[in-house]
Amino acid sequence: MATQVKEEAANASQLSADAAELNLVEFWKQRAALEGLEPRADAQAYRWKWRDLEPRLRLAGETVPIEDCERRALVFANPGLGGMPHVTDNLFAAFSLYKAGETAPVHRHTPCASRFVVEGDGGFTVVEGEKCKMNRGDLIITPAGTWHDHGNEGSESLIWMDVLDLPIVSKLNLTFFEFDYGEAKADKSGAHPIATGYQEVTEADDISQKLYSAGGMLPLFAPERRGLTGNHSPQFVYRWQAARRALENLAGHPGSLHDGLIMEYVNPTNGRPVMPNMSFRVQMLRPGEETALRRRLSTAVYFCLEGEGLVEVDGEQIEWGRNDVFAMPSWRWSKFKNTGSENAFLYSVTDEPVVRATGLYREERETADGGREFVVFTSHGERVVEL
Ligand code: GTQ
Ligand code: FE2
Repeated sequence: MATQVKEEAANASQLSADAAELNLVEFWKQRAALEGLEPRADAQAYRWKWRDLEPRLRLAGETVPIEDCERRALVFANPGLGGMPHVTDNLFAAFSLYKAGETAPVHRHTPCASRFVVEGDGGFTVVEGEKCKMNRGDLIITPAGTWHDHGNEGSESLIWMDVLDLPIVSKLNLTFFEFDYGEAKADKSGAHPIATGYQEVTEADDISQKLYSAGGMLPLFAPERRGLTGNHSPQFVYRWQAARRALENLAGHPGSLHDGLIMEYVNPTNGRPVMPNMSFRVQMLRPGEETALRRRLSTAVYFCLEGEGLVEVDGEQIEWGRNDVFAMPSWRWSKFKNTGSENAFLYSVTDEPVVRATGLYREERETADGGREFVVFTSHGERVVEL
C-alpha cells in the first residue's frame, strides 16, 4: 500500500516536471482560476477628487515641458489593478492639461479615443482635416485610424478628460501608433521637407457637426466614411449645449429607473454607439432623485459636470461633486442619488458595446416593485428572466 502511494507521488511529480519541460499545463492545477464562478473583482469602485487632481495637473504644467511628453496626461490607475494605467479593466482615462499656445503633434492609432472638455476655452482638435473647437462639456471623438492633433489657442490652461479603449486593444494585441503624417513643408532652404507636426485644415470648421447634428435629419450629399476604417460616427464633435438642452427638455419625464434621464451619443447615420468598443452617455439626476439597484457586466468611468450626489456600490457610499471622476467596475450592485438642490449632470463612458458584441452582456436589477430581474441581451433584444 505504502509503496503504491509513493509510486503515485513519484509519477505525479514526474508528470509535473515533464509538463513544465514540454510547455504543458496540468488543467487540474489551474482549474480554479480558469473556471471563475464570477468575473474577477480586482478593480475597485473608486473616486478621484478634482480638489486633488487640479493642483497636480497645474504642477505637471510647470514641471513637464510639452516637448518632453507630447500629451501632458495624468492617467487614472484603478487601485485594484496593480498600477496599470487602466481606470477599469477595459478602459483608459486621463486628465490632460495644455497651457496657452501649446500643441500636441499629429498622430493616429488603432485604439479609439475621445476627449470631454473639463475647463478652458480656446482648445481645438483637428480630426481628419476638420478643426473642432472645444468648450466645457463638448465631446470630441477621434476614432481608430483618424489623424488628430490638438492645441490650445486660448489664454488660459485647458483641461480635458481622455477616454480610450486602449486596454481592450492592447489585450488583443492590436495596437498601432503612427506619427508619420504625410504632410511636410519645405524648410527655409527648400532642400529638406520637415514634418509640420500638425494637419493642414482641409474642411470647414465643425463641418461634421453642421452636417449631422440637426437631429432626425441627415444630409443626402455628405460622405459618411472618413478616416481609415469608417467604422464610427461621421460626426466628430457633440456639443454640451445640445446635450444639456435635450436633457432639460425632458425634465418632466420619469426617465429610467436605474439611470434617471440618460442619453447616448450616437452615430447619426445608424443610431449605433459612436465608436465600436465604447458607448458615451450623459445623464441628468433631478434634486432628490434616487435610482434603483442594478449590476451590469460592463465597466464605466464617470465625470461629474455639475451638481453633487453619491453612488452606492455594494453598500459603500462614494460622494461626487463638480469635476470629480469615478470608476465603476463590472458586476457590482450600484445606485445613484442626487443629494444637491440643482440638477446633477454626469458624463460616462462604458465598454458595454464590446461586451454586447461577445453576446455575453447581462444585467441584474431591482424592479419598480422591489423585485429582482435578470436580463440577458440577445440579437432579438432584451430577454427578462424573473428571479
Ligand atoms: O490626446 O491623442 O491620454 O493618443 C493617450 C493617448 C491622449 C491623445 C491620451 C492619446 C491621447
Ligand atoms: Fe491620440
